[in-house]
Amino acid sequence: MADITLIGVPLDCGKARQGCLMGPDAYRVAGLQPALEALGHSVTDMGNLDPGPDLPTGGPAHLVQPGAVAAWTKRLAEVGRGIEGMPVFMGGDHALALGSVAGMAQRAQDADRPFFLLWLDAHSDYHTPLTTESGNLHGTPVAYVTGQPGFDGFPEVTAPVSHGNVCMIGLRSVDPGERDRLAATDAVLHDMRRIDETGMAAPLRAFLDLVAAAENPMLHVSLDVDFLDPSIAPAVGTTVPGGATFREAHLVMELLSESGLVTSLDLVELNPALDERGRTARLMVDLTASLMGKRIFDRPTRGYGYAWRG
Ligand code: 6HN
Ligand code: MN
Ligand code: MN
Ligand code: MN
Repeated sequence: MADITLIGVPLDCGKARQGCLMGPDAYRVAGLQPALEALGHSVTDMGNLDPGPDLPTGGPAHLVQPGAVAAWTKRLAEVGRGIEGMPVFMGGDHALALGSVAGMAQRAQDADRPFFLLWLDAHSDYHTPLTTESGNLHGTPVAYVTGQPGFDGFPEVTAPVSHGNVCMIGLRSVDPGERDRLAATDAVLHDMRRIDETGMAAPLRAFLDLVAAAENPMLHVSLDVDFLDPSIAPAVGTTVPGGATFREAHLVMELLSESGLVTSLDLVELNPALDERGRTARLMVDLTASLMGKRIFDRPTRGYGYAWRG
């Protein structure tokens, strides 16, 4: 059983539209903690973090609140690096992943463990402050954590994530400014066209095999609400049609659970102001429960084992 810490991250500065600051409380109201405790885990809610004052940053004038994002990044990286057991970062928009992923990658480096990142998102979030057209820094975390240039005034990335250790599933909105740079890396990229052909299981299992082959790995999962189809998850500002179905998303979570490899999780981009009677928040809670062991019947584990590696 896992020792889980819920971390409230009311970060709403990664884009102009407000509402994600209510995300952590929406997860609490939807019963995230009892859902995980019912599975036998030990769960502590550390409450909501405060980023402190904005940091001085540079970069193009159209960036949205870069000083606030930089302050959150510093705070989250410190918290992530220091946490014991398995953190669940309850966002907050996806700009929180600059800090959560940087912190977990640093924790892996401190422990001399290889670090892997699974990005479940309609978007690749591979802009830099120099390429973003929208100026919204929630579109930049993967570029930041892999050590791309242009993040003036942000904390230095001291444990950059290798592109070859990154897998993205769910892609269907990649801007020209990020596409070519990303395609030139050895990140594993599964757009929805590919998922239509292969289904979710084969590409995910291939990535989990890669992770499992590493020595004592850490695996961070970043789950953006817009990974899901808008028909089942309307509470997000950046809906893109053609997302994961209810069953595809649950399969992903169940395969991750059976792998026993996941060591940290982001739940991001939930905007409760856009939800319909709390259904998206409840779905995200249900998916998290599946990731943490909720299942109908046990399945063979393909040799990964069930042990939590946090
Ligand atoms: N997300 N590529 C678009 C932009 O504004 O840069 C959308 C980013 C979406 C961010 O998925 O967290
Ligand atoms: Mn995202
Ligand atoms: Mn997205
Ligand atoms: Mn864009």
